[in-house]
Amino acid sequence: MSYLQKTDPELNRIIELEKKRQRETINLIASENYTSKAVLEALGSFLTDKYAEGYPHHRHYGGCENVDEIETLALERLKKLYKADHANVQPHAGAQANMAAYFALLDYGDTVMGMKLAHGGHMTHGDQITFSGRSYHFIHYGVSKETERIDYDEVERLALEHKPKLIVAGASAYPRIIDFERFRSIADKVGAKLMVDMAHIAGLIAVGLHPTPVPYSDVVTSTTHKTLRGPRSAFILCRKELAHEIDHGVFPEMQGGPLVHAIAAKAECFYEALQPSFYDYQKAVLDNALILAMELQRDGLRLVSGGTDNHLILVDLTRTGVTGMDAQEALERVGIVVNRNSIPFDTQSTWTTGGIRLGTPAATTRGLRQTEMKQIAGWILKVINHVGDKIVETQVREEVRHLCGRFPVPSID
Ligand code: DSN
Repeated sequence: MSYLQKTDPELNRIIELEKKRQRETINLIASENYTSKAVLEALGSFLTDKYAEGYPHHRHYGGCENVDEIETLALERLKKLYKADHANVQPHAGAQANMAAYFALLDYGDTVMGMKLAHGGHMTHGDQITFSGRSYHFIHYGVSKETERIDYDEVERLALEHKPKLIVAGASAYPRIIDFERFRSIADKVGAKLMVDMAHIAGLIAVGLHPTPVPYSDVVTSTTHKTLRGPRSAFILCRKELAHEIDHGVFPEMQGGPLVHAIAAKAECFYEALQPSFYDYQKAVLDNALILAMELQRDGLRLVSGGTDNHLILVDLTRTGVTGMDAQEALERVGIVVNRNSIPFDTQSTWTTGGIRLGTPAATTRGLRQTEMKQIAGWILKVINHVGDKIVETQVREEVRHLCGRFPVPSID
């Protein structure tokens, strides 16, 4: 019997329901994954009880000698993983990492360039609904209508016109390789700094299956829970000349005490990412995304940019007459969990959306490979072509449940 079951059956009941949901559904949310039991052990530990404002060997609290070692271990492993000069493992999450980087590099009101949210960028890259859009003067670039890939000529034209202090590269719904070298050369032409938010592709970069932004960037931010498969958290890398500004931007400017349990879980995540088997995992993530994309396309779905180079696929549902919202809900009814997503030049609202985003990191961790990807593509097509058909949905739900039963969830089972 678990402690929670004894002390708080009400909360325990809900957690058990979530456990069942995770077991019985296929997770195709591109930004999610399943951590290892070792990561969970560190994350769910008494380390959460320790205050450690400051940095290793320079804290505002006593009793930090072990925490110092944990944070130093995380920093050393992270620098080795990405061949970076300097690292900071304290940001609680991706938005906080980006906020700290902006604090380090910018003054309020400065001009910055970032990718449009509607074309695959991230909210914290200058969208008005976040602090970033309200605090800085963001100019947005996007993808070209013809290729649906980043229009680097437009990025250059906008940079020459607006002379930003910072250019932000990186995306949360962009299925293609990003040319960081080109971004660097554009930044150099206008004397801007370059920041890359590699949150989605951090795992692929760690093993060399996506070009690294590190040599080309002044600052790199990332979450740790997507392709990198660690705890829900974040980090920042930077050139050594910016080390002081970045550390100060994180603490004390952006946040107070670090989450020591999360830093320990990140240390374990970086250890796992340094092992040779992590390459095999990332390769399988890419192979799975490719086969899923090919199958969906072969059977008539249009994919934004015509396919994928990474772990995610953006499906344009316009021709099907089904909205992103309809598709997400229908797929959820059969146990396939995805998120609706705007597509570039979308005619639907950002709430309804004209597309869905699919990703393979979690399903790959669970052990699903090409045979299962083909099955999943078939189910997705069937459900989208028969939205609301109870007979079809019941049949697919049963098949999905059967498949899930064969693949335990590593962090649960
Ligand atoms: N919200 C995340 C995603 O789903 O891509 C990005 O931070």
